[in-house]
Amino acid sequence: MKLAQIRNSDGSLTAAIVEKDGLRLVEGHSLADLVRLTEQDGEVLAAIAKTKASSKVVQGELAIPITPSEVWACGCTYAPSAEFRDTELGAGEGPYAYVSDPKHRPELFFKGTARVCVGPNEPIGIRKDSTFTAPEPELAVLLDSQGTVLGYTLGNDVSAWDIERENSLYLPQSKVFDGCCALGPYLVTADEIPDPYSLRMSCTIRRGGRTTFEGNATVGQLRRKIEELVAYLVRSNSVPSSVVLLTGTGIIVTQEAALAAGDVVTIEVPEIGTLANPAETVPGIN
Ligand code: DO4
Ligand code: MG
Repeated sequence: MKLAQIRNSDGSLTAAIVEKDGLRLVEGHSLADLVRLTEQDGEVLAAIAKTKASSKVVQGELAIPITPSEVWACGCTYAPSAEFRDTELGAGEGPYAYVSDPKHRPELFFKGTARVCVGPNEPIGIRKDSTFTAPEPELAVLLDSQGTVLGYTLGNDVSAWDIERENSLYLPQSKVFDGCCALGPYLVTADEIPDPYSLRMSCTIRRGGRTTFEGNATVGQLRRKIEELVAYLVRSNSVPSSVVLLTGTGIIVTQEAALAAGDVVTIEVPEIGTLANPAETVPGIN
């Protein structure tokens, strides 16, 4: 089942089942509410949504499909991400290769909360102190508080690579800022994607009428199993329900395609949908 959310005039979100011709709303419930119900009732997400959804099909603009309680992200889970970062450091087989090696503990970092997340067509951020901000297209998983994978969506781990390049201890500043995480367009329940490793992801960046970058990867290139990444996330770390885990990028954008205000980043996985976001410079408060 494909689930989505629409934003109401008071800012709240309503969950919906996505049908071919529109949306069937689950009035009075956000997707996070439905996730809480799955935990209370021991029912699967699709069954809860089905019982509660209206039979009427309506049209609506898609909002972020889930308001995450927390977003975590994995790093260097695909070889190109580790190789690119170690090369930047001039480190050969350096710290990024180490965490990329499935013999070792994976890299996991806190990406933020709903505060830094945007949905389909909403602007992603470029830090005003960064000259090389890049999208990181990633498969995102939605978890309950037991670490069960409830479904999949697309994530953009927007990152200020020049800040990370200056010193890897700057990672939190390169990763967390306004609009640093896009999610959407849909949440596809786990039963509909029995083999996430078969998913093919593509990413383009467009500036005006011109394409400045095109890349693709398959989730089969992920160097670890998703369950392993989740197991590390929940180890001695009691997560709440509706945590989103970004599983790392297999697509590395070139420096010439560093994001500029007005660029549009599009990430696509046919089974999940197309997530498009314009980029804008975020001023923050200073
Ligand atoms: O250590 C850097 C983070 C890497 C990352 O976010 C990724 O590989 O997706
Ligand atoms: Mg990433």
